[in-house]
Amino acid sequence: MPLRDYNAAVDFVDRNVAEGRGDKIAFIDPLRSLSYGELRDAAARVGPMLARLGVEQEDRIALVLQDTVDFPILFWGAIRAGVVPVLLNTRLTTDQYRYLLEDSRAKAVFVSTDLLPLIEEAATDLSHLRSIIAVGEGASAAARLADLLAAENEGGAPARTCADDVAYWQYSSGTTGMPKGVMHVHSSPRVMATSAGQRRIGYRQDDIVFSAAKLFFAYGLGNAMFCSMWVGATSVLYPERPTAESVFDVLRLHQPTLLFAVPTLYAAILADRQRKHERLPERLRLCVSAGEPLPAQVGLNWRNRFGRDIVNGVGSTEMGHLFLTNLPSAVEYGTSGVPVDGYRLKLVDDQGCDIADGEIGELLVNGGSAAAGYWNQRDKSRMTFIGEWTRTGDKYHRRADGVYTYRGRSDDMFKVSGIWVSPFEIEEALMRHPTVAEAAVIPAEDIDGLIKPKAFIVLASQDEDINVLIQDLKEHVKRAIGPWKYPRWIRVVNELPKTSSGKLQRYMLRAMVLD
Ligand code: 3SK
Repeated sequence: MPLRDYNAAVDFVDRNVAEGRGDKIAFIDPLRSLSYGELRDAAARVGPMLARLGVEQEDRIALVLQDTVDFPILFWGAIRAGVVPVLLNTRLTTDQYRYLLEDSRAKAVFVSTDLLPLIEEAATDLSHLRSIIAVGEGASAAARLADLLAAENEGGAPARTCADDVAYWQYSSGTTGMPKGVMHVHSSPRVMATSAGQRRIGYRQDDIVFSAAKLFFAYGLGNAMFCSMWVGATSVLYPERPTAESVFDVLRLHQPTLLFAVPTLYAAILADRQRKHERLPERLRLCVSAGEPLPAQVGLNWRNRFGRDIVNGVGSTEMGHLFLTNLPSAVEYGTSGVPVDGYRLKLVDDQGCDIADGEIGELLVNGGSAAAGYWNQRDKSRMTFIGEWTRTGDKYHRRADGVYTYRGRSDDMFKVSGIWVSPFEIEEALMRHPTVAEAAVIPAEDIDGLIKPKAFIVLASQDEDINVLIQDLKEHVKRAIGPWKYPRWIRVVNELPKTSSGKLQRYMLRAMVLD
């Protein structure tokens, strides 16, 4: 039955208490833990606190927060009050924060103390912003979350929202252009949690979840907030940037049962020689990867090293969470798996017509967690949200048995000698060579003005002369995927340019080629 009067915070927070999990730990960070009952009580005080700051239902507040227990308190507290939290990446520049605070017209910003100076600078003279509130220890700021919440003796009633009311925003980082505010409605999180969480990943109440992907990122929010809270599980929050070392610290200390990370982190763990004797906890039953395509070799190396598979999944900020993944029981590296129950997928050609199995086309998704649109970007909304379908901008191939395989971004494909080439295919081939940790391929012009692939690589190790190695790599790609596809130029770099959520910024590589 369609939901009408519905407040997501009541469903995700209060329901856990009503069902007897008030004393169960919902979140643990390095300093504190928070039970479902404590979360409910704290979140209920957020509404009255916001009202005192002049923030009303349907206003927006920006959250620039590291992953600690204050994140769920503010996130659910705002949603409960009908106020819209706008989740901002914690690794941006002053100018980027200024743009986002201006674009979202947030009335207040809640910021982790280590980021306070940056936000104070970004917020100078912003007309909509009334308050900056420091979150966490050690701030000498005028307003601190802990003091404001302590001053509220009573919780407020949940706002009377409906299922289609906007609940929260995230910004889609995009690989080009300015970020777009993606507006999600109250009814979406339960679709994500029941479909990807319960049915596909198999979240259980006794799970301990560790998502190295942060809560401001749609992937992290789905993993460690929506899917885990839906079943009354426990999420471990880690405020710092995760490294191979800190992931093993968390694994040892909390013995999670579900681990979520991006491929770059799985690869970094595999490459870290100092941790070559580490084991995964017995209780860890599933490792999941999303955010960027998982190179098959990383999955195979993980399986060989740890005896466990990585489930490769695909989601988007626009759809909120995962809609396509490998089945945990039938991982097939190099593929993205099959649609999550509750989502329909289709592949279309440049004219928007359905294509047959075996051909390559753009992936469109249909599901109940699609965003309501982009904030104040009508043209871009109309290009992306087409009736009940959401365009992904990704190219896929579907086999006759329904399994999808990533074939690059729509705009990343290029022709070599008249044949379409996916940079992703060349990158995969390069990464199958033991000396290559990461690779990115773009089109570049040769002296004849003809387009040929150019590769940027990060080395895992280098034991031979660089010129010999480069020749070796070219031969390796020719052998692996076809002679016309080999990169004519290979440049060794220390790191590849990526967005703060880990997506490769190919346009920056293209700019480097023009230098
Ligand atoms: O980028 C992804 O693959 C992703 C996965 C899950 C949720 C959100 C996103 C952006």
